[in-house]
Amino acid sequence: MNIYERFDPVFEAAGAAPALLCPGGQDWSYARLRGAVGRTATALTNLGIEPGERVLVQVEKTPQAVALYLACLKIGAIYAPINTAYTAAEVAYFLDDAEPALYIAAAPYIAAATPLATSVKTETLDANGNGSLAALAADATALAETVPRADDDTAAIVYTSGTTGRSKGAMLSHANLASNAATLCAYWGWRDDDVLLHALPVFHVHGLFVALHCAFLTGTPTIFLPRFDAKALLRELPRSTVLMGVPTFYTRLLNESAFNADACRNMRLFISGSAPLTEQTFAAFERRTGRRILERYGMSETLMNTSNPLDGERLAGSVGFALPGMEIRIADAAGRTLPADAVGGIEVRGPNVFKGYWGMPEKTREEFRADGFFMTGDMGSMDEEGRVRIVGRAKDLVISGGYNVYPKEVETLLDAMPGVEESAVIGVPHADFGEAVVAVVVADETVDKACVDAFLKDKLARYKQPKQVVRVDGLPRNAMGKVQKAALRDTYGDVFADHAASD
Ligand code: MCA
Ligand code: AMP
Repeated sequence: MNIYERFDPVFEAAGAAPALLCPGGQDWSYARLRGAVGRTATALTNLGIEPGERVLVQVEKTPQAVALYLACLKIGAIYAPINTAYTAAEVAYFLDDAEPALYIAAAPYIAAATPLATSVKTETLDANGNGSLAALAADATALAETVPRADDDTAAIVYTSGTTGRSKGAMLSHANLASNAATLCAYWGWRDDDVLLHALPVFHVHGLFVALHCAFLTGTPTIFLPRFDAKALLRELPRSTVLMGVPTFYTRLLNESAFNADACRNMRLFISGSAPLTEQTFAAFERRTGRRILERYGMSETLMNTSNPLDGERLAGSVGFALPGMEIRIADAAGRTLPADAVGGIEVRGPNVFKGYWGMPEKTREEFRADGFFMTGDMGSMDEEGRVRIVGRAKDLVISGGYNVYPKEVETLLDAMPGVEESAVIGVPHADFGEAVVAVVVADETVDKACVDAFLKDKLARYKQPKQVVRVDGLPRNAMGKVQKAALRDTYGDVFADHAASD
């Protein structure tokens, strides 16, 4: 079934009730959202978009962007959102890979990216929700019917960087999205009087699916902030009940002296994910507010896998139990289940696990076991009770403020930079972003942070660029000639030590 068929009756019944509360702007009721979805669906259909075709979307966070997402579902198109921080060079890759029937972005993005991919059809949608697509939708009659889709049909392609430096598009089906949304609503006890405080971007699984789908399945309101801003969150907390965020949200809130138990008086749930929540932040949050953050664990490929309990004990350092319907095992390299508390690869199987990587059947096969378990690339353990802990990553990945950065992608560019002989990119502890990107380079003395910044400016999204550049005479290697990143992380682990964490 098309997942939009689950939302539509909820939206219709909710009618004039608020869907998206937009501080400083106009609020959207569910009726308004439903109307915009229908009109945008007609506009897309008039542009010739067929079921199964990709719509590549790189737009700011606005209610119109949400309507566009839902309209793509409604017409059976495949929604492929990408980060607004990507440079034209990065977008060219997605245009080539996704082969979209339509690329929707603000005019400057289109002007920059399309000379690199001349044949793609484009429409604009700007930071205020205006643009050519909005104009087409404004004049349209709302499409009544939702295009039928089978459970296994792809609803969205979410790009996630690859260890080879090439992004892979994870194909999520209508059933993947629907089952995870229903599971999370039930597990987190979503209530009719819940108000979701939303400050995440809507081009990733966390902000788009995990957060919004809980509200959409229940017809409850979302306070829709354009981005994270600690002061704005403080203003909105008294009328909110649930916040979903990356750990940086919580460390930044703790930096605000006005953030205390009273500010959270109406909140029932603080949820964290996308990156490890440190035991220090968990404890500092509890001391300050009397609340325990509920940590959960997921991936673009699998949606949510585990969660700490709503009612039982939430433990620091644990991502909780397998969600209902999910199977999790800790396995050795051959896929054999390890005993309780042993550390191994985290493998998952269940209705939320994706279909495969777009256009990469070989890569898909490599990451699944014959019995259907998906190898996450995360390392962890599970205790007798079934609580999962993540202890590290087998994949070479840095998670900075909840955004993934694959070192290989940065290294490939740095290695091609004049003056650089070779490079190793690592993640180093950072009080604000959890981890931050550091480049260790074997290079001549002309190479410093400023010239790395200048070289990467048009090639790489800013958040992927190194926040420190260290010049060395040689990189440590093991007997096989492989760079020893763990040794580099030990040596340079304190380069951000002056960004002290606050309590
Ligand atoms: C911004 N900058 C960053 C990051 N964000 N650098 C490293 N890591 C980051 N995450 C840089 C900018 O380029 C800029 O650099 C400077 O920091 C300030 O930028 P600004 O836009 O003001 O930053 P911000 O608005 O304060 O953003 C920080 C943030 C944001 C709120 C932590 O990154 C964020 O919303 N992160 C959430 C990402 C997320 O949703 N992840 C979920 C994906 P300069 O000043 O040098 O120019 S994972 C997922 O979906 C899975 C399934 C899951 O489990 O949830
Ligand atoms: P992405 O593919 O961008 O969705 O990122 C998924 C990765 O984020 C996972 O494979 C984990 O490495 C990491 N991740 C998500 N949630 C958590 C968490 N609660 N604790 C530690 N790592 C997490």
